[in-house]
Amino acid sequence: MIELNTTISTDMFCYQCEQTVGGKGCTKMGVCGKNPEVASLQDLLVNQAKGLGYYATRLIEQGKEIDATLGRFAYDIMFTTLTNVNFDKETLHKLIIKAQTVKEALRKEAGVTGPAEAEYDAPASIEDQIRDGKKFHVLSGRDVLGEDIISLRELAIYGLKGYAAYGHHAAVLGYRDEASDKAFLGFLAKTLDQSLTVGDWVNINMDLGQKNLRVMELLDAANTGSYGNPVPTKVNINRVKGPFIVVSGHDLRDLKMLLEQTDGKGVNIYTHGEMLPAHGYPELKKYSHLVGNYGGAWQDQQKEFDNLPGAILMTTNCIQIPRASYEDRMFTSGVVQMPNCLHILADETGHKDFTPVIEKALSLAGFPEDEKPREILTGFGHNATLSHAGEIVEAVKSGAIRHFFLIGGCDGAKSGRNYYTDFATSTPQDTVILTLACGKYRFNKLDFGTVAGLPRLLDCGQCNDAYSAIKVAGALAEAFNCGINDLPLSMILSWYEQKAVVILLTLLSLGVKNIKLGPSLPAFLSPNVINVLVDNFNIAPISNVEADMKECLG
Ligand code: SF4
Ligand code: SF3
Repeated sequence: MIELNTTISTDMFCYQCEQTVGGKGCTKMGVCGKNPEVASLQDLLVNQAKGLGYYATRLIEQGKEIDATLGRFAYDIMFTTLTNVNFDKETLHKLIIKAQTVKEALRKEAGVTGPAEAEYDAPASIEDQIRDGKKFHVLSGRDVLGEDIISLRELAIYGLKGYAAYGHHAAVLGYRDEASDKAFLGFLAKTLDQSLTVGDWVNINMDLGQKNLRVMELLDAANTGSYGNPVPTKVNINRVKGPFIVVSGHDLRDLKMLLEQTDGKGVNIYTHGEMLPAHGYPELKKYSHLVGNYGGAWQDQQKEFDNLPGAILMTTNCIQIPRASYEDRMFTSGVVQMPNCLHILADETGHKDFTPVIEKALSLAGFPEDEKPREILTGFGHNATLSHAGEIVEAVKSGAIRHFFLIGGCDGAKSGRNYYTDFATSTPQDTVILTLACGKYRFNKLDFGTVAGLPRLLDCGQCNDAYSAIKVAGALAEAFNCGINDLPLSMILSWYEQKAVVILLTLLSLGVKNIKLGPSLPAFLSPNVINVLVDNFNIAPISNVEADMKECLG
């Protein structure tokens, strides 16, 4: 058994997201703003989740029942440690203590002794937890296990953070799948198994990707079951006079509750960032005070929220550490939290009282006047897009549509991300662009025109709706009686955080090849692991638009 690591020379180590320092790792301070204390608490919390998974899995193997809330708790822990989600030491500290209690109960019931990481008992004080977190350094065990195993183990852990986000969002809407919960706990347990080989880890990652497809399907059922199938909807991106609240993140239930609570109160609601596709849902778009979409993707928030005369509600990632100029107007809910922002808690039924947010909005000036409306289009989830399946198939057969591009994924601050704007604007007129997630802000305000009677740019939704794109690709493959890789379809993906990691694993587990990934390859992939991905899936980093376009169009 590997000794718990006590000799870490850096203040912290994190390389889970795309913006990590020098493409290698954040060692003094996170580019995201995560400081060494928060990093240490997050590392400890992830270890607690692994321990939970370990004992829960032993219980499941013994044929015993596990509590129905355990999966959700494990999802919430892992989602909390996803990039740009939770920067609040107190919350992390409390979660570590709660996880300790749950872990102890599971250990007692299972009656087994686990590996040192699972057996570890977290101390009660935050200072001791910060100290202990360093024992669970991300790279711990590298000297013994080797860089490829660590790379594949971390790939799985980051994939699990994305899986957790999807499981959390489905659970918020009352949708749960027992098999998915158990699989999640089982994967957490595997991260403590030091006997696994490189081959085992490759298979585990593929299995994780496959199981995640089920969780994405569950989330799709939760969103569409709760709010209806999205329909194509024009969204105003300019300002409307009056007090307002800007709602960001991915949590549709928070938006729904806020729309109900602001109805008739003279407060306008704007979506921001990943909340944009909410406008397409019949049960959300019916509110006339859902007036539009404000701003761009997550990385622009500090600039856009500075001196904004309205309140802001962050329902999930990506939250940036707020500037002092707006932290009193920014509220959090769900798993996101900031030390100086008021957090809106849910009661035991999941209901949230957004009165403080509404009162703040009413106390502020709001926008002084109406701007001339300017509209963009969203709402092309699988149901809306596939309602045109017949026309699309005919257009492909007649040559009116030559090619499909899925240009999707995360946005971020790096200048290299202009590639995605340039790529989208370089697509020929007889091609269709499917997009999803916040990377679309690089080009979703541009006019791409129409092809075969359809808009050329089809917004399938949030990163939470990656299932829609997979379903559309699957349906096209079925219509043409071929595999996804045989379709005239190219995937040009951008990644930033760990939901993108699990989507990538899901696509690979479906056998999808020739993905172009950028703006850079993940720092946690070792050269050998990259070779495996290249050899098996022909995955490639984005290069230059002209060469990549030529390759895609053959
Ligand atoms: Fe660095 Fe990203 Fe980790 Fe933040 S989440 S510390 S930016 S690697
Ligand atoms: Fe965006 Fe964070 Fe990934 Fe939801 S909001 S896609 S980066």
